[in-house]
Amino acid sequence: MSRVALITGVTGQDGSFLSEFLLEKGYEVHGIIRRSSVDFRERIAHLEGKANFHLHYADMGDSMSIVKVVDRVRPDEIYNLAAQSHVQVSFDSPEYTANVDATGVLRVLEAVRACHLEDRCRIYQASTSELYGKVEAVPQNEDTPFHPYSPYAVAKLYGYWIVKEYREAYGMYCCSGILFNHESERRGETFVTRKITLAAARIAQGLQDCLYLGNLSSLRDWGYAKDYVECMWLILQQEQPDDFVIATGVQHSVREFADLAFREAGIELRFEGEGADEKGVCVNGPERLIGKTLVAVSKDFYRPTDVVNLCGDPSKARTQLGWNPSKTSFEQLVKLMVEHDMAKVAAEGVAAHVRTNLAEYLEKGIVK
Ligand code: NAP
Ligand code: G4F
Repeated sequence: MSRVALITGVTGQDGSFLSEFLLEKGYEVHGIIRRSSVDFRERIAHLEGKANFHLHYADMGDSMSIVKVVDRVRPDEIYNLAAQSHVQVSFDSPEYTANVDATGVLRVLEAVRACHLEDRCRIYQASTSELYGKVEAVPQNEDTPFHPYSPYAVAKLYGYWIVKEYREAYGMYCCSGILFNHESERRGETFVTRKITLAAARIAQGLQDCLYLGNLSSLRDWGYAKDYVECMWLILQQEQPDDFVIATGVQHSVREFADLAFREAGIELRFEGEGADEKGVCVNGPERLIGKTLVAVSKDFYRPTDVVNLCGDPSKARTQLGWNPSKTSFEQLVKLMVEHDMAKVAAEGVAAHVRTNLAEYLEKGIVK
């Protein structure tokens, strides 16, 4: 009999990689999706129709819908990845973020109890390095004090503590993975890394003039999402439930990420000025771009409180889970994202060109 996994947030970056990972391990995978007026299933389109892959409508804000899915699926493992996951957006929609990212976790735990699965269903909670927020130590490990610094982080802190509480109060097997930033070619386009790799590709191909960013000095510990979903699974395979920091242990600034991404796209930048006046000027690359400002700062992307110094210590994951934090380097990550976006932008350019000239092509019989 295959093991049964239920993934909330299956349409997201991590949900899509985790689905692939679990299907390859022979799991029957069920995912929760929510209704949308447009199709947001791009990341899992290639999995739909597979015999072991099933989707169910539910919403993290709707307890009954979660109970019904848990009861129907009766999972061995739940991966609770669904969240309003954008930190800046959480300042604009704090109440919604709390409902989904905090109370949503409680709904999943209670659904498992309501379906009398608490003795056999293991639960993974997608916790975050944002809990360290206004950091009290660098690097951060499982013992570093939390100081959440956004509505998102405060909501996620509730998720972390309620998981711990249910573990202690009811003996449930539930764990938090405290994951540091992880990125990929599937990353949402408004997170800083993907925003940069897409812009570098568009600027290199003449489709964008300038990239506007917020705090260029912010430091992150960036890993590859595909490597990180393995940890989610490993965490649920341990004898005893426990929480783990998942990170690479290597730190870079937003500026360094941009510098390398543009270099991968064939553009060399020189950063000059400070704070809101800082600019990335093209010093080498296509003739038409030399001397132009390709990266500039816009205060629109500043946050009321910003987390600026994240660097994780993955020692516990390395020793206890046997996980390799250095599988994909920062340089490899940037390269794979830029290569993907260069191809994506080129393909979009061709499609746009065909759309613009469609009438002419139809007339000439080039397309039918
Ligand atoms: P993501 O790409 O933004 O995906 C979020 C997922 O949650 C999407 O499938 C989304 O569905 C779903 N969702 C949001 N609100 C929902 C609701 N009300 N009901 C049902 N589903 C809902 O995020 P990710 O990068 O894969 O991250 C996965 C999880 O890890 C999140 O909980 C995030 O907070 C956490 N995390 C991420 C990182 C990171 O660096 N990526 C680091 C630490 C922790 P739609 O597609 O319909 O919007
Ligand atoms: O890419 P970001 O939006 O990611 P952030 O805020 O670190 O959150 C991500 O990682 C967390 C793990 O630590 C997850 F829990 C969370 O769900 C999400 O996946 O911003 C990274 C840094 C920030 O300091 C931000 O101020 O980049 C800075 N930044 C500078 N310019 C920008 C921009 N961020 C965005 N999104 N857009 C900018 O233009």
